[in-house]
Amino acid sequence: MMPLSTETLAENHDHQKAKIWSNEEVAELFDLPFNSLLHKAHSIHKENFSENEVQLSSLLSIKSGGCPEDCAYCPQSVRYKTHVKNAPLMGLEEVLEKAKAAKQAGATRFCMGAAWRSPKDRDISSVIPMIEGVKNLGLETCMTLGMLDEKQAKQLGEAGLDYYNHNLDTSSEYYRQIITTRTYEHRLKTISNVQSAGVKVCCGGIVGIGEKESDRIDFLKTLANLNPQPESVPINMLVKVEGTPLADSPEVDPIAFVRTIAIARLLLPNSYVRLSAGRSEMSDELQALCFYAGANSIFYGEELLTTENPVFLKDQELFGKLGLKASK
Ligand code: SAM
Ligand code: DTB
Ligand code: SF4
Repeated sequence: MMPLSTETLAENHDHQKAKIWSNEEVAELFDLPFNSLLHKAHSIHKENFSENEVQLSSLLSIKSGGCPEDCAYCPQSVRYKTHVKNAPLMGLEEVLEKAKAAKQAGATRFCMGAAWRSPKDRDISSVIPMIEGVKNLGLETCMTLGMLDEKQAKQLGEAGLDYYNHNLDTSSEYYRQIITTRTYEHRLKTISNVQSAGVKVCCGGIVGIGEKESDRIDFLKTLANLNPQPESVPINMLVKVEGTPLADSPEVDPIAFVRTIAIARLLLPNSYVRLSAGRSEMSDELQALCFYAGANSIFYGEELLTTENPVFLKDQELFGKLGLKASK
C-alpha cells in the first residue's frame, strides 16, 4: 500500500479541489498507529475550527413509532416490539415549547425527527410552520422526515430549513443487510434533492451494527466523496434497544470508534462531526478522545428521539472538566 502523503491530506484540506477518496487511501488511515492518526486529525481540526468549541443541537421526536421501514437498529419500526409508544404528529405549540426550552439550555440548533418512510404532501404543510416558528426563536432548524422528492425538498428550503438529516448509515454493501425496504440509491437521491434545494446536508451513520472495518471504510469514503461534502456528519454508536434485531449486538471497540471519528475529521475537514447517539454509554475519557480526534458537535438534552442521552448537568460538568465551550 502506498503511504498516504501529506500532499493528499493538504489537497483534501483545500476544499476548492474536490478530492476523490479511494477505499485504499481510507484503509491506510485506519492502519495508522493510533497516536499518529489522532495527531493528524487534531491538527486538521485546529486549522479549521476553534479546538475547544462544541456545537450543541437538541433533538425532538415530532412523530414517533409505527414506521413502515425495517431498519434493524431502530426502535420506531412497526415491525419490532419495543418500548416506543406510537404518537401522531405533535402540535405546533408543543414543538415551540420544546424548542424554547432547548434554546434556554444553550442549544443553537433544533432537530425535529419523524418516523416516516417519506412525508406526505400534507405532512410537509404541517411541518412548515414548525420550521418558521423555531427559526423565529433564533435557532437553526434541522429536520429528518425520511425520503424527500425534489418538490418537497424545495418546499422545506423555501420555508427556511437550514439542515436536512438523512444518513447513509453504513457501506452500500452492508446496507441491504440492515434495511430491506429501501436502497442506498434512494438515500443518495434524497441527499441530492436536498442539495439542489439549497438546504445544508446532515449525513452520517452508525457504528456497532455488525459492520466490518471494510464497511466503515467504504461508508466514510462515500460520505467524503459527496459533492459538496455534507456540512454536518453525525456518527452514532448503536443504542441497543430491546425488541430490535440488533439488541444483542457485540460492544463496539472504543478505540475503533475513536478512529472512525478521527478519519471522519480528516476526510471531511470543514464539516461539523457530531458525536451523536450512544453517549449515555460512553465514559468521559472516551468522549474526551472523540473531541480531541475532531468531534465538534453533540446532541444536547436528556432525550435523543426515543432513547436517553446525558442530562444537561452531566454534559456541563464534562465540558467544565475538559475546558470546552458551547459554540455560539
Ligand atoms: N426516519 C428518518 C430516516 O430514517 O431517515 C429519520 C429518523 S432516523 C431515527 C435517523 C437516524 O437515527 C438513522 O439513520 C440512524 O442513523 C439513527 N438511529 C436510529 N436508531 C438508532 C439507534 N438505535 N442507535 C443509534 N442510532 C440510531
Ligand atoms: C442522527 O444521526 N442521530 C439522531 C438524529 N440523526 C435524528 C437520532 C438518534 C436516534 C437514536 C435512537 C432513538 O433515540 O430513537
Ligand atoms: Fe423508520 Fe427512520 Fe427508524 Fe428507519 S430509522 S425505521 S426510516 S424512523
